[in-house]
Amino acid sequence: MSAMFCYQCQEAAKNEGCTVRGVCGKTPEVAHLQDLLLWLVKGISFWGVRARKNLNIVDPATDLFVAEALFATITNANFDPDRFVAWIKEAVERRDSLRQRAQARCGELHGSDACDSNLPDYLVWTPKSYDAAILDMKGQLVGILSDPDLREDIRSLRELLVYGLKGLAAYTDHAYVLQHTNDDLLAFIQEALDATMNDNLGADDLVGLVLKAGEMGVEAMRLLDEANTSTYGAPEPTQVSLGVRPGPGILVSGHDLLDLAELLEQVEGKGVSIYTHGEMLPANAYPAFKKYVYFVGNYGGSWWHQRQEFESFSGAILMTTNCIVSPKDSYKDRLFTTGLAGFPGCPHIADRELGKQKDFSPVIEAALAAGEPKALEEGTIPIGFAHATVMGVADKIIEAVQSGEIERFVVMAGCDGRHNSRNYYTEMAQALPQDHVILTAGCAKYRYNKLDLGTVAGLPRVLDAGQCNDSYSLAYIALQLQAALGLDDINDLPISYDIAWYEQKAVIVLLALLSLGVKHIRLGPTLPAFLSPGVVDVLVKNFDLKPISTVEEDLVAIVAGA
Ligand code: SF4
Ligand code: SF3
Repeated sequence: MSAMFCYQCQEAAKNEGCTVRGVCGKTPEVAHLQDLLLWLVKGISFWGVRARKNLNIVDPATDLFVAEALFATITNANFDPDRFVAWIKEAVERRDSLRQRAQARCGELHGSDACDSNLPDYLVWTPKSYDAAILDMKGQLVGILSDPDLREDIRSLRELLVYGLKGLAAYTDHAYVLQHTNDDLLAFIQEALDATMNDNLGADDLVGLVLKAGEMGVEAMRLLDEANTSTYGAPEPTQVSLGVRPGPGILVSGHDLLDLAELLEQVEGKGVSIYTHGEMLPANAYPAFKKYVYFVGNYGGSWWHQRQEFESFSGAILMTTNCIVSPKDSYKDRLFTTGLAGFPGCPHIADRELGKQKDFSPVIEAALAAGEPKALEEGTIPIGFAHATVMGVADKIIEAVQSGEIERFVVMAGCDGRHNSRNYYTEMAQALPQDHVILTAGCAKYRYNKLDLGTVAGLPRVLDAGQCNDSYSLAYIALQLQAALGLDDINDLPISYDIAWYEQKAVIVLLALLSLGVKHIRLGPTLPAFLSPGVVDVLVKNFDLKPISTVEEDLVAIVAGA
């Protein structure tokens, strides 16, 4: 038996699965604790679904807990075993409380015999103690491969669904943090988690749920877009500085805008500059943040460069969500995590108390005590091309499409990662003809966003809609163009999809696109290890999903409109 098994991200060892230790740095212990937490939230979901549907019992705090537990297990979000032990304890308590309420109500309605017999382990298991070693042992028994007799395609579809749900949970949680809520999303997450434990469901049922997850993904991204833009304004076209200022600095990474907003407020008058890293880059385009003179620009590139870039930054660093890379000792004590992010040995900023902000003063003090950032590069890059900006010039774009000045859009959104094979995206961006415009969101853009690819129709040839969290913009722009051009089928638009994936938020973006009927998507740098040949067949037959090929071959196909 291997030490662990995880194949949820694109960097799964040998594109099969991490079995000794995660390529991401996840230890077997944390892998087992994550497996156990996931198994327990499936138990919560069992009770949650039945309580909601049949017994009129809803527990909003537990519903959000399930989403946050899923979010905590996405790739590179949290590596801290102590946090997972605490969440496991909370999961058992919440499951049992919901079970007791559901069984009591059920007993009132149907008699107690009907409501509490023959319950499977995941609905009732309680550890002898919350010692990490005991939980670790249980986690080893409930992971992805725990049922050796499960059909390959069923396992694959269940895991595809779970990874889509992790992405869905992340987007939903981000919206909830900003008080924008839709309980249907949380209810669906539980319904789908419950379905992954139901042996009566076949491949067709699971495919249906996978597509439903995509639909819910569109809604979650819409909700998050509404949350971000109504709170911080619509992103504006902005030239972001890549250089540094003299004096101390704080580098903010991850995806959580409220953390950034509160830090910006708290740093006022302290003589500290705030920089963005990785997926926080798009924050530079929001009117609510641009007003701060000490919010000075972006430092470095995508997540996987952080061991070099955080070291040379020299100041304090705040990781608000994924992606964390195992930190060097040289900056570990000035790397702060917050929210669901965590790394053992790194200081953690506690959650908000009701009605209060988080207290970022330890981060500010660490910045004041640390050195000044060393410059990595100079110049600026253009950002801020989310849907409001693009639709603001829709007439110009439609005219350019109709006149042939813009021949085609290529959506090159998604994640970045370490593999050299991702140079494909740099080379593709360079090779695309001048009349092809790249639409992007997510950290995949760092493969080409600092190249000078020129302009067309008065617009940059790379239109950056923002974080992976802002992928709604890409769907929205496609749907609006479809309507404006009077096309019946979204696939008749002059848009090709050449998506890069790494973690599970990219999975829900992919499912969202499929649910909108988008076909012919290229996915790279590899297809997910968790897709069985049978499931790949279904995706090929129904959606013409395909892996990327060489730049030369794909370029010919894209230019030809495929
Ligand atoms: Fe491996 Fe990716 Fe899982 Fe990390 S998240 S253990 S790299 S498959
Ligand atoms: Fe990137 Fe982690 Fe996915 Fe948000 S920061 S896109 S990989």
